[in-house]
Amino acid sequence: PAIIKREDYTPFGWVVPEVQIEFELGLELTRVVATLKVERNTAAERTPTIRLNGDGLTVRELQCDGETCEGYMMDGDDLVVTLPGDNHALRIVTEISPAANSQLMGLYASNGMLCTQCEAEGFRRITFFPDRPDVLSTYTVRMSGPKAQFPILLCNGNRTATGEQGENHWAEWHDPWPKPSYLFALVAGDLVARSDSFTTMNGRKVELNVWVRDGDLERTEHAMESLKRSMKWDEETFGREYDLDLFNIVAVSDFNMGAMENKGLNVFNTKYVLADPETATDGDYDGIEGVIGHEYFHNWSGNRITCRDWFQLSLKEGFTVLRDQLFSQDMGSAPVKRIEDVRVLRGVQFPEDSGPLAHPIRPDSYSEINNFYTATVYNKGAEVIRMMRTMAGEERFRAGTDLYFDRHDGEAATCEDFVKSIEDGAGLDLEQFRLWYSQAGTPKVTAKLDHSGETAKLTLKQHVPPTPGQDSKRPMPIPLKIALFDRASGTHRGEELVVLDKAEDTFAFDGFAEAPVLSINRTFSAPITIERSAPREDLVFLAAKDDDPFARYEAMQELMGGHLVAAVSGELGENERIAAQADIARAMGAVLVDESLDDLMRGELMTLPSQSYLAEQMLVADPTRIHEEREALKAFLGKELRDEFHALYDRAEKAPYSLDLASRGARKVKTLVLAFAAASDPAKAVELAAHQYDNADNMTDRQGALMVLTGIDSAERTGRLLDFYNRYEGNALVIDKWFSLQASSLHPNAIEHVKALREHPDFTLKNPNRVRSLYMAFAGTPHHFHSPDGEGYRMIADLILELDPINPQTAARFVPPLGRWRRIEPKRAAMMREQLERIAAAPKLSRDTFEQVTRSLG
Ligand code: DPP
Ligand code: ZN
Repeated sequence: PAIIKREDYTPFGWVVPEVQIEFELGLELTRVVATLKVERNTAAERTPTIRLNGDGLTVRELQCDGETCEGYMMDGDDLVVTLPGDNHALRIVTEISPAANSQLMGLYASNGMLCTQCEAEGFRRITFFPDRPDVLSTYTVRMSGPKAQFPILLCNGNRTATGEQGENHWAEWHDPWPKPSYLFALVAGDLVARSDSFTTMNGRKVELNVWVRDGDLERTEHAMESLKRSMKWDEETFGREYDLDLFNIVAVSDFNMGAMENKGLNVFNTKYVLADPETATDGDYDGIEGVIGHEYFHNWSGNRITCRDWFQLSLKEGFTVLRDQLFSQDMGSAPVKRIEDVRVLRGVQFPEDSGPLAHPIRPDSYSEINNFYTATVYNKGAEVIRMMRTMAGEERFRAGTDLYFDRHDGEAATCEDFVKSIEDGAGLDLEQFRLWYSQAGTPKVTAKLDHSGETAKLTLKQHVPPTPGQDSKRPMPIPLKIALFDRASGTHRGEELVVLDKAEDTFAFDGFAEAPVLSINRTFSAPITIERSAPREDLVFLAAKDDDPFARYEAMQELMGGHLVAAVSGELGENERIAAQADIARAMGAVLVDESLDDLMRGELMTLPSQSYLAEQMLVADPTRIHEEREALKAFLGKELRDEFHALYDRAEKAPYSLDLASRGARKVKTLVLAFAAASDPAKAVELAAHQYDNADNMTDRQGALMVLTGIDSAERTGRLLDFYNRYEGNALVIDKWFSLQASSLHPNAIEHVKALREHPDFTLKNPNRVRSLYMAFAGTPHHFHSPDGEGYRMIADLILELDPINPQTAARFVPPLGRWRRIEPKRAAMMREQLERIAAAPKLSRDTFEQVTRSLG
């Protein structure tokens, strides 16, 4: 397959100011008549032809300026038409079969309704078109179909006319805002709406609808409230006002992604719309609020200003992730949200950045763009912009984003345009900072604090590791928030921002009669790893006293992680183990009883470093040993702090259900206590968990209890799993949880369970949520995926081969776990490679899977 390179960008030879499309809708057959007004792009080289992208389409009819056109040829899937003049109208007829579209790209059928997904290159599966984000057009759409089957007809923009014709009805929609084809959307089906309105900062009333299937309406309140909060927040925080009279959200159960920001018609995975206390966890509520915000915020950062080409994806995604993170911080607990975001970054993006698929947030080449919707482009992209914000301060950063929105409104822009706007608007010099856009890899910073006389000297060194295609790196500017604590008083004199922009630098701080304790990368001000080789007593100190919640969490993580890495390496003597465990227990004990902490934050401090984050800290990891040591520490703490854990549980159990932060915190610590009990006293854990399950009045408690029970062989396990299934049979999102819990459990036979669940009547490869609920949960659970006999690798490879012909985009997402082989001990590494080679040898692979497998084999 062809490699597309960022440096090869050229503007398109034509502009397409207006598009008119007629859809005659049917599940089996939909006829599409598109009329494109095309004009020569005076800013581009003159060409005798226009290339219209297609994917699996055939031309039924083609007219140019009202006459049948013969002057065209097919080039692969694309249609190339010869155009003699400077202005033409092209009329193109295509026919597509939504019911046969299992890729869920383009126009497809889901549960009897029709919907679209066009980002990145799905529009070319509907009609022939210059399917690239720098071609902006206004769209007028007429859709018609059987009224009984599709009573609701939705498209982008505003509805301008409707009518009936026998059994059929039709609607016309017009979107006044020029947009690229990837933002096109159409929905037709039997839907009901929760309706509301929002009055904008300039007093315009906007009609809001959340469309779902009949029966789901009661579960849309949180989505609607989240939407209204997003609209208000974007006005207050970024000065962005909504720009149409109507905003529609539609929930769809078959969806490759989380959601899609189509102009005025966001299409969502049901997972990010439907919630009530009985069926959704606190985490689900947060996910909905975050994704609703994310898609809404795209209206400015993505739609009003879009991307020039797909290499610029982080322009809209990195910025919009930052915006949704800041929104969620403001809506809930800011420190806990920050910790959660860092956990995702370190659990998903760091491994990507240190593996064969590493790429800069602005990639240089790709074969299949779907493979670049990554944690790097999204989450590291957000961190990079967050660093600009940290260096500029909130106010100047806002001046920078204001300038960006002013300067580039209505354009298809580049990452460079964004950086330049922040540079000019915020008054920052970002010349060297641009390296964050071009260099891949997670920088490693070593920090050493020396003390002599009255001076503390901080020496910082950075190293950016080599990544595929980038052997040597230049030093990057790394903004680090630091504080120096006085040991005796437990306080510091103020936070400082130091920017390390060389390979090595030293910063001196005067007035310290005694050696202070270093708190560094506070709030996780830079997306890097720090090696500070702090003595354990300093970490215990920070875990108890640091006033930056992230740094306090980090001290706990380092305290536990440092011990676990040493224990796994086998270098730990018995006395050292005892001493380390005692320090951890002391720190954890203090956390359990600290009255200044809220329970949400307490829960963060109680959380052990994940297996994948621990593996990331080792050059070559042995997943079995990591799991054993991690469970051993849990068991030790569970025994050592038994009374404190139970006292905490008893207190938390008394909190009545509500969505406020205290009540959520209580639920979080309860399930954490159960998990410690499961490791130290399984019989007691079963008793407590069964009790929690039986008395639960909400999904968070019920799922937490079932999670613990699923890991422990017992009659309670069998009974509650059965109860859960029976209770929620037919509710797809909850049945997804049932699959996930079993696939990610601590139960030693989980592999067998997954194999059995694969044969369950509710399992299907056609629904991405269901596939992910079983197999992503499994692949993300190292102690099962890395089963020593290689069975986990075989199962994932089998899945990829089976899913690839059905849904390549989702299939390719399962390749990265196998691609980690270089960082796994040699015996397993060989088996992982073997499975990658087996996939690579398959006769017909999609471009998606082929690219990921070849890159992973390296
Ligand atoms: N729907 C995806 C997102 O919002 C792609 N744009 O991130
Ligand atoms: Zn997005």
